Amino acid sequence: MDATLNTFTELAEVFMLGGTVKSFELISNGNINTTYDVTVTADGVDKRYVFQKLNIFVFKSPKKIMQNIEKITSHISDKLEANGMSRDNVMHFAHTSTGKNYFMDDQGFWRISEFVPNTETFNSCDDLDKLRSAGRAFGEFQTMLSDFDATSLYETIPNFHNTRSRIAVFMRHVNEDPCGRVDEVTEEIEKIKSFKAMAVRLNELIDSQELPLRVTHNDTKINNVLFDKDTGEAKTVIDLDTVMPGLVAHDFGDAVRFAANTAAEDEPDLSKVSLDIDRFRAFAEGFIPEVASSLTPIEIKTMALGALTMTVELAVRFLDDYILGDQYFKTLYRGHNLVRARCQLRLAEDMLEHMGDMNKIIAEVSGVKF
Ligand code: GN1
Ligand code: MG
Repeated sequence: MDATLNTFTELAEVFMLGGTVKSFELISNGNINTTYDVTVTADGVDKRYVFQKLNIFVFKSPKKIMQNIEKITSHISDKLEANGMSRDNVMHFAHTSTGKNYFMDDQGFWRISEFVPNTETFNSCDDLDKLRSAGRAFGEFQTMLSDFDATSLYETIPNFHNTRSRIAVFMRHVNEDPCGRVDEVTEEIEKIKSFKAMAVRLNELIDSQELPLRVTHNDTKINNVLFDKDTGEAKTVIDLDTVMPGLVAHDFGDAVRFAANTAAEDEPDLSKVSLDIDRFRAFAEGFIPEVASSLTPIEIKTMALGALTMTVELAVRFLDDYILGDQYFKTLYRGHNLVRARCQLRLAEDMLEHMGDMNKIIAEVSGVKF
């Protein structure tokens, strides 16, 4: 059932927001959760909130996610305060009268965060200064969590960026072919097979303990950064649902996959899809200096591989969902996941051609010799 003004009025009461709900608007960003921009008026003053209904098909233990978020935001907020910075640069969640940062009933699982004033998001961005700033924000996020106890975090989606396991599960679904769609996508399956050896390389480096796991964001799309409307600087990193142990190369790579694509993630015209090396450089110039001093050389040397890996992984995830009948990602039309997968495969091909260029830039920006 769609949410109505009544839904939001009841939620505003549960979360003790005070005032009356004046208006609400669906925010169409995001392929998983459903998000609303809600204005509440109290004593004649309007205040905006983000109401979010979690997708409990994807997030099987939403309460544990909210516990993670509580721990992560207070860790960051304490650090900001200790460094004399504003706590506004981290998300604030509303609590119910019983002290919970969520509310669950038969309609769903809800949470509310304060709308960070005077900020905006972008689904694509060709402004190199903004990309550099987003790189700094994700890098800083990584650094803020460098001393966070990873064992205190619940793994919200097991094997989330385990590319090897993603490919294995995908191949099983190809064999099962539950919706009879495999015949349509044999070319894409072959491409995925041809990328496999490279895409599982990071797994091998984890197995051999050459790459350390850290607490990472794991969903570093540029639309998960709030930019200050006045200064244009990245202000806050949002969407903390998948903060879990992972590789720095995953965060770097996923950001590049999304932000350095000359086209949208679901562009059907593949001639428009390619790696924009200037955008790549800008993001790297922001991200790498923030994290470099705490990383090992091999973590830096595998960042470009991270971009290729994440792009192949998303191709696998989108195609897997297509084969399973589109259950996981929101789709706007039949074949949307297939279009997304094809776009990611084209981007991965272009990245493969530009591995040398990407590595050269990373070496230059980090000062690490390859
Ligand atoms: C999903 O919900 P959103 O749009 O932030 C997905 C990411 C994918 C992304 C692709 C929990 O993120 O892993 O990279 O779509 N999140 C989850 O657009 O699966
Ligand atoms: Mg997300």
